[in-house]
Amino acid sequence: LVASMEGPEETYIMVKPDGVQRGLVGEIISRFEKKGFLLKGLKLFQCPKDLAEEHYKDLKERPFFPKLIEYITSGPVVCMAWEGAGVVASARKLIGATNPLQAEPGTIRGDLAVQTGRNVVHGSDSPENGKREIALWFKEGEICEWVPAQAPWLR
Ligand code: RTP
Repeated sequence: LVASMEGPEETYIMVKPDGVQRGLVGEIISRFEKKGFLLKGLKLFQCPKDLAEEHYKDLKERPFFPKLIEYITSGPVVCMAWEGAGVVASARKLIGATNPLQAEPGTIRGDLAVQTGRNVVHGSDSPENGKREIALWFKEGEICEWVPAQAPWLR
């Protein structure tokens, strides 16, 4: 997949299976919604193994890779596409450090998690990967291009 860098900045955010099992979906969506980013894709989805492996292909050689794939495919995830200027870096800040014990209070992981292997949410690490991951996880027709009625307040 060659992700085009045209168009507005976008990031792929995913509530991982532990977040879904713990009933944190609404809480996590809320953080991005209240911040003021634009939701353009959203679905509950059981991730197949091959997709999990493609998503995390850069971590293929890491010792925790098999466990990571097992975790991500262990139950449904919530896939989201969010748009906004600076959304990739800002979402990473809202999410907090990979190890929840090192994540600042006020961040999603800082407030809601304790283990690296159960860190409740994923966020793309670059605008390029944002486009790549949205193309990977969503089919054509699942992404809505829209302008919110209150747009003048935020944009
Ligand atoms: P993510 O991609 O999920 O947003 O996480 P990240 O960038 O903060 O962290 P990354 O280094 O890309 O790792 C991806 C996910 O792999 C799991 N992990 N487990 N030592 C471990 O057991 C370990 N290290 C990483 C975590 O679920 C991490 O979010």
